[in-house]
This record gives sequence, C-alpha cells and structure tokens, in this order.
Amino acid sequence: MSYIKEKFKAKADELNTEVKDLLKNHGTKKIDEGVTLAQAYQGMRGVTGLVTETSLLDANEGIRFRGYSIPELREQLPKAVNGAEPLPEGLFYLMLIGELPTEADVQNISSVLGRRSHVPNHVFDAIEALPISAHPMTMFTVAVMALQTESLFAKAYADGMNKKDYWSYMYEDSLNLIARLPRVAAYIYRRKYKNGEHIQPDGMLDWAGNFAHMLGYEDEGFKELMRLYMVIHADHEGGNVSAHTTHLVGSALSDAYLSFAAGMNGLAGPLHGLANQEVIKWILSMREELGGGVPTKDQIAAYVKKTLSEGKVVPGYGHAVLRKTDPRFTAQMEFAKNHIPDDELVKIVWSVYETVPPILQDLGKVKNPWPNVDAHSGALLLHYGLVEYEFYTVLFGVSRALGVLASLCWDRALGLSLERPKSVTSEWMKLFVEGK
Ligand code: CMX
Repeated sequence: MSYIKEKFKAKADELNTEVKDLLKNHGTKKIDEGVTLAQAYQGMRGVTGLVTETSLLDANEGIRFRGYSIPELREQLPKAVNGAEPLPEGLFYLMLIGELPTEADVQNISSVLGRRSHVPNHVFDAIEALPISAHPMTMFTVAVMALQTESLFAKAYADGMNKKDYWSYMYEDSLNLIARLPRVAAYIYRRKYKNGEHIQPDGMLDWAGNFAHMLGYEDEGFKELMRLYMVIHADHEGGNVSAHTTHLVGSALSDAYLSFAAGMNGLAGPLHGLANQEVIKWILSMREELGGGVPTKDQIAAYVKKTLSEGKVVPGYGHAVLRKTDPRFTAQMEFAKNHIPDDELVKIVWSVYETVPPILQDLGKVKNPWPNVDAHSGALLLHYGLVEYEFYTVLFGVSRALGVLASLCWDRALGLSLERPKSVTSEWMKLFVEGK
C-alpha cells in the first residue's frame, strides 16, 4: 500500500471512531430547525442533511477546502516549476488527507496519475460512435461509462468483497479515473474541433499542464490557467447537483465510474456547470447585437433587461447558497489582472460585473445578485484560443472529479448509508396543513 493510501486509511479509522461516538451520544439531536413545507418543494435549500468532508461553503465567505480559502490555497499549495498557481494534485491530496501536502506528496500523486493514465481503445471507439455534432458533455459521460469496464470495485464486489474493503477499491478506481480523464477530455476536444489530430501525453508534465498540452495549448499562461481552473472548480461542498448526484449514486455501491458519470449528467445542466458555456455565449451574442467592441454600461443594462424580459436567467449570476461575489470569480479576475488586463472580453466581463447586480437586486426576488464561478472563466479561455465554448463544461467536469471522487473515497471509508430520504405527496401536504 502506498504511504498516502496508508495515511488515508489511518485518518479514516480515526474519524470513523469519532463519528460512531457522535452518532451514539448525539444521534437524536436536531442539527437544523426542522424541514419546512417550502424547503421540501424548493430544492431543500437550507436543509442540513449531508456529510461531505472535503470542503465547506460559507454563504458570505465562499468555499473552504479542509479549512483553506482559495487565496490561502493559491499561496500555500505547491506550484509547478516557475509557476505561480497551485497544482490541482495538491488540492486532491488536501481534500483526501485533510492536511496540506508537501512538494513530495504532490510529485507522488502527479507520477501515480501519469502512470495510470492509459485509456483502453474501446473508450475511444465509444466516443467515435457518437456523431461529431454530439455535445462534448455527452461524449464525456459516454466515455466515462465506457471506462467502467475497468472498475476494480465492481469486479471485487462481484467476487464477494468484504464491506471493510470498499474504501480501498473505491480509492483505486478514483485515482485511475482521475488519471484517465484529461486524456479522454482532450480526445473529445481534438476529435470535435481539431480534425481528430490527437496529441500524445507528455509524461514530464503535471496533471493539468499535460491536459493543456494534450488539448493543444503550449502557452505557459494557458497551463497556469488550467492549474488554477482545475483547483477552483474541484469542489463546492456536497449539496450541489454534481457532488450530490455522485454521492447519491455511490450510496447504492455503484462504482466510481457509474457515480461520476451520473454526477456529470447533472453538471451538464444549464443551471449548474453548463453556465460555464452559457455566460460566454450570452456575452458574445450581446457584443454581436451591439455591433462589436466594448459595450457601455447602459448598453449592457439594456441587454440584461431584455434577457430578463424574455424569461431567461442572466447566466453566471446568482447562487443557491452564496450571498456574495464568489471567491472563485475573484481568483479568475486576479488572474486576468496579472496576465491579460487589456483583453477586450475580460473588460466586458468586468463591466457586466458592475452592471448586473443592481438590476437583479431590483427584481426583489433574486437572493444573490453577485457573480458565481462561471461568470469569468469563458473570457479567460477564449483569450488563449480555446474558443469552442461548448467544451467548457468538460473542463469543469475534469476538475470536479477531484472533489467528488475524494468524497466518494470518504463515503465508503465511513460506510455511509444508502441515501433514501422520505418523500410525501402534495395530497399528504394538504392533509398535513389541515391537521388531518
Ligand atoms: N437571472 C435571473 N433570475 C435569477 C437569477 C439570474 N441570474 N438568479 C436567480 N434568479 C431568479 C430565479 O430564477 C428565481 O425566479 P422564480 O422565483 O421566478 O423561479 C428567483 O430569482 C429566486 O431564485 P434564487 O433563490 O435567488 O436562486 P436559486 O437558488 O433558486 O437558483 C441559480 C440558483 C444558480 C440556479 C440561479 O441563481 C440561476 O439560475 N443563475 C443563473 C445560472 C447560473 O449561473 N448557474 C451556475 C451556478 C453555479 C454553478 O453551479 O456552476
């Protein structure tokens, strides 16, 4: 067993004991004020009913990964040689182990991922079987499903694995899947947009740097952007659609491939990860409609009001939990200020940021008028030449694997139960409010 894996096992044993004590002594305590009728209908907002070890979201402060904020991670996680952005391998270690990694820990994960990155041919065949017009997220989930033939967890379960070993096979599957995703995603990109001219991996590069390389981008600025992008999109506690779905499906003891593919189908929704593409599509349409250049704030305001009057949401704004500007937006803004401050689209993103919140606020119903992670990323990617915005959610998906798969390891290590909340009918609700 590798030392990281051993360390994970030790941590899991320790926390298992603590959780058992918590359950024994405080299991009947209410951790919330109870669930209201409205919460049952409205996406269970504010209901505390999940355990996710890897990160915790504060409505005003934003995400913390094992206690570390994004600015802290950008400072404290190991970086690539001559790089300034954190390596996502380090974030994975932090989410899995709960401690900041050393440079050696990060190198260890990088080389393990490199060694395990081989993708069997039938996965490429499965992608090729889809029409070129298929959305990249469809190709992505199909490829993850095709990879499921490689699940060690599923094989071990079929062979009668002891439940004590679930975590170990989930760990192996999770690392194998994370290792393979950049190759799969890059294959989809090169197939759909670059005439199928594929690029072989570079074993000397880190996970995100190699991903950038296989996509076809050698610019150091783009590699740095990929490292940052892979870090900030990795996890957002457990209740968001992709994390919750992965956890839910995993609770049926579905393996990492099945669970992650399910989560990715949720990420592909426009209120979640697809907003990554929707934002830039919206900005480009606005620019085109206004005849090019940087629109004035009045022009942006008019376009926002038009969008709202057509019964659409303003993509990249609002959040189910956050109530302030998303620190993931701010991190990208800082990246842009450092690397590409004069980019025209970036300037439009900043102008939109100054214009949209008061308009949404005036609607009186939007709980969070501030930008989320998706409001900035497209302009950065476009600057470096990744103009095919339908692909953006796949990037989000590759990153999200780090968080949801580290969580899945914990789910099995803690022996978390099959998720099965109670549902009622509206008829039941009616009788309930009538006191019957
Ligand atoms: N533009 C227009 N209306 C918005 C809005 C926006 N950006 N954000 C919220 N609203 C509306 C909601 O549609 C809802 O309207 P109705 O009552 O008519 O249905 C009302 O304001 C209240 O919604 P809320 O409680 O503030 O927000 P929710 O928790 O229900 O939804 C979210 C959160 C993200 C789905 C919503 O803000 C939204 O649709 N934003 C745009 C899409 C987006 O950027 N999604 C990405 C989120 C981050 C991610 O997961 O990647």
